Amino acid sequence: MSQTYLMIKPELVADQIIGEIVKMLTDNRFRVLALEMKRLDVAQVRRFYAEHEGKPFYEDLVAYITSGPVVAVRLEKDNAVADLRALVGATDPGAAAPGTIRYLYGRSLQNNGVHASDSDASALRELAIVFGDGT
Ligand code: FUP
Repeated sequence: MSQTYLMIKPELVADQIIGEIVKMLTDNRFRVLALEMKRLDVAQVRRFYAEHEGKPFYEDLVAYITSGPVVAVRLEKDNAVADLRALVGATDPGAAAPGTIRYLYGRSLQNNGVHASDSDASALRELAIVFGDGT
Protein backbone atom coordinates (compact mmCIF):
# COMPACT_ATOMS: atom_id res chain seq x y z
CA MET A 1 0.00 0.00 0.00
CA SER A 2 1.15 3.53 -0.67
CA GLN A 3 -0.26 6.94 0.05
CA THR A 4 -0.99 9.98 -2.04
CA TYR A 5 -2.47 13.43 -1.67
CA LEU A 6 -5.52 14.85 -3.40
CA MET A 7 -6.58 18.46 -2.97
CA ILE A 8 -9.94 19.81 -4.08
CA LYS A 9 -9.15 23.38 -5.11
CA PRO A 10 -11.06 26.50 -4.01
CA GLU A 11 -13.46 26.87 -6.93
CA LEU A 12 -14.85 23.36 -6.53
CA VAL A 13 -15.14 23.80 -2.77
CA ALA A 14 -17.00 27.08 -3.36
CA ASP A 15 -19.38 25.23 -5.69
CA GLN A 16 -19.65 22.31 -3.20
CA ILE A 17 -18.41 19.71 -5.69
CA ILE A 18 -16.95 17.57 -2.92
CA GLY A 19 -19.10 14.46 -2.54
CA GLU A 20 -18.90 13.73 -6.28
CA ILE A 21 -15.12 13.60 -6.10
CA VAL A 22 -14.95 11.58 -2.88
CA LYS A 23 -17.34 9.06 -4.45
CA MET A 24 -15.09 8.73 -7.51
CA LEU A 25 -12.18 8.04 -5.16
CA THR A 26 -13.93 5.35 -3.14
CA ASP A 27 -15.51 3.81 -6.25
CA ASN A 28 -11.94 3.41 -7.52
CA ARG A 29 -10.86 1.61 -4.33
CA PHE A 30 -8.93 4.43 -2.70
CA ARG A 31 -9.18 4.48 1.09
CA VAL A 32 -9.74 7.91 2.62
CA LEU A 33 -7.35 8.08 5.62
CA ALA A 34 -7.91 11.77 6.37
CA LEU A 35 -10.11 14.49 4.93
CA GLU A 36 -10.19 18.09 6.06
CA MET A 37 -11.47 21.40 4.75
CA LYS A 38 -8.87 24.04 5.48
CA ARG A 39 -7.57 27.38 4.39
CA LEU A 40 -3.88 27.10 3.49
CA ASP A 41 -1.66 30.07 4.24
CA VAL A 42 0.67 31.74 1.75
CA ALA A 43 3.85 30.30 3.27
CA GLN A 44 2.45 26.75 3.10
CA VAL A 45 1.37 27.12 -0.52
CA ARG A 46 4.68 28.70 -1.58
CA ARG A 47 6.47 25.64 -0.15
CA PHE A 48 3.90 23.30 -1.66
CA TYR A 49 4.47 24.70 -5.18
CA ALA A 50 8.19 25.51 -4.68
CA GLU A 51 9.13 23.61 -7.87
CA HIS A 52 7.26 26.28 -9.85
CA GLU A 53 8.83 29.30 -8.13
CA GLY A 54 9.93 31.87 -10.70
CA LYS A 55 7.60 30.61 -13.43
CA PRO A 56 5.19 33.18 -14.88
CA PHE A 57 2.12 31.54 -13.36
CA TYR A 58 3.56 30.97 -9.85
CA GLU A 59 2.31 34.10 -8.05
CA ASP A 60 -1.18 33.75 -9.53
CA LEU A 61 -1.22 30.08 -8.56
CA VAL A 62 -0.31 30.87 -4.93
CA ALA A 63 -2.94 33.64 -4.79
CA TYR A 64 -5.55 31.32 -6.24
CA ILE A 65 -4.89 28.37 -3.91
CA THR A 66 -4.98 30.69 -0.87
CA SER A 67 -8.15 32.47 -2.07
CA GLY A 68 -10.50 30.13 -0.19
CA PRO A 69 -10.66 26.81 1.63
CA VAL A 70 -9.51 23.59 -0.02
CA VAL A 71 -10.45 20.02 0.85
CA ALA A 72 -7.28 18.06 1.64
CA VAL A 73 -7.47 14.26 1.34
CA ARG A 74 -4.92 11.64 2.44
CA LEU A 75 -5.46 8.51 0.36
CA GLU A 76 -4.15 4.95 0.43
CA LYS A 77 -4.14 2.29 -2.28
CA ASP A 78 -1.77 -0.04 -4.08
CA ASN A 79 -0.05 2.08 -6.73
CA ALA A 80 -1.76 5.15 -5.24
CA VAL A 81 0.18 7.91 -7.02
CA ALA A 82 -0.13 6.57 -10.56
CA ASP A 83 -3.72 5.41 -10.12
CA LEU A 84 -4.79 8.79 -8.75
CA ARG A 85 -3.01 10.68 -11.57
CA ALA A 86 -4.91 8.50 -14.06
CA LEU A 87 -8.24 9.21 -12.35
CA VAL A 88 -7.48 12.96 -12.18
CA GLY A 89 -6.41 13.36 -15.82
CA ALA A 90 -4.14 15.81 -17.63
CA THR A 91 -3.17 19.15 -16.05
CA ASP A 92 -5.12 21.08 -18.70
CA PRO A 93 -8.80 20.05 -18.51
CA GLY A 94 -9.06 20.62 -22.27
CA ALA A 95 -6.57 17.78 -22.75
CA ALA A 96 -7.96 15.49 -20.02
CA ALA A 97 -9.48 12.15 -21.02
CA PRO A 98 -13.28 11.79 -20.81
CA GLY A 99 -14.42 10.54 -17.41
CA THR A 100 -11.46 11.95 -15.49
CA ILE A 101 -11.98 14.40 -12.63
CA ARG A 102 -10.42 17.31 -14.52
CA TYR A 103 -12.43 16.51 -17.65
CA LEU A 104 -15.63 16.56 -15.62
CA TYR A 105 -14.94 19.44 -13.23
CA GLY A 106 -11.88 21.43 -14.38
CA ARG A 107 -12.48 24.82 -15.98
CA SER A 108 -9.07 26.03 -17.17
CA LEU A 109 -5.37 25.27 -16.82
CA GLN A 110 -5.18 27.24 -13.58
CA ASN A 111 -8.66 26.33 -12.32
CA ASN A 112 -8.28 22.64 -13.04
CA GLY A 113 -10.30 21.46 -10.06
CA VAL A 114 -7.92 19.26 -8.14
CA HIS A 115 -4.26 18.58 -7.37
CA ALA A 116 -2.76 15.08 -7.21
CA SER A 117 0.80 14.24 -6.15
CA ASP A 118 3.12 13.27 -9.02
CA SER A 119 5.48 10.86 -7.19
CA ASP A 120 5.81 8.99 -3.90
CA ALA A 121 8.35 11.57 -2.73
CA SER A 122 6.01 14.46 -3.64
CA ALA A 123 3.14 12.73 -1.86
CA LEU A 124 5.09 12.45 1.40
CA ARG A 125 6.33 16.02 1.11
CA GLU A 126 2.89 17.43 0.32
CA LEU A 127 1.10 15.40 3.00
CA ALA A 128 3.59 16.69 5.56
CA ILE A 129 3.07 20.31 4.47
CA VAL A 130 -0.72 20.08 4.60
CA PHE A 131 -1.39 17.62 7.44
CA GLY A 132 1.84 17.74 9.42
CA ASP A 133 3.38 14.35 10.17
CA GLY A 134 0.34 12.83 11.87
CA THR A 135 -2.41 10.79 10.29
P1 FUP B 1 -0.07 18.93 -12.05
O1 FUP B 1 1.07 18.11 -11.50
O2 FUP B 1 -0.91 18.20 -13.05
O3 FUP B 1 -0.89 19.61 -10.98
O4 FUP B 1 0.60 20.11 -12.90
P2 FUP B 1 1.84 21.06 -12.65
O5 FUP B 1 2.63 20.66 -11.45
O6 FUP B 1 2.55 21.18 -13.95
O7 FUP B 1 1.14 22.47 -12.37
C1 FUP B 1 0.71 22.81 -11.08
C2 FUP B 1 -0.43 23.78 -11.20
O8 FUP B 1 0.01 24.99 -11.81
C3 FUP B 1 -1.56 23.29 -12.09
F1 FUP B 1 -2.47 22.60 -11.40
C4 FUP B 1 -2.12 24.53 -12.70
C5 FUP B 1 -1.02 25.54 -12.61
N1 FUP B 1 -0.43 25.90 -13.92
C6 FUP B 1 -0.79 27.11 -14.46
O9 FUP B 1 -1.59 27.85 -13.89
N2 FUP B 1 -0.22 27.46 -15.65
C7 FUP B 1 0.66 26.66 -16.32
O10 FUP B 1 1.15 27.03 -17.40
C8 FUP B 1 1.01 25.41 -15.75
C9 FUP B 1 0.43 25.06 -14.55
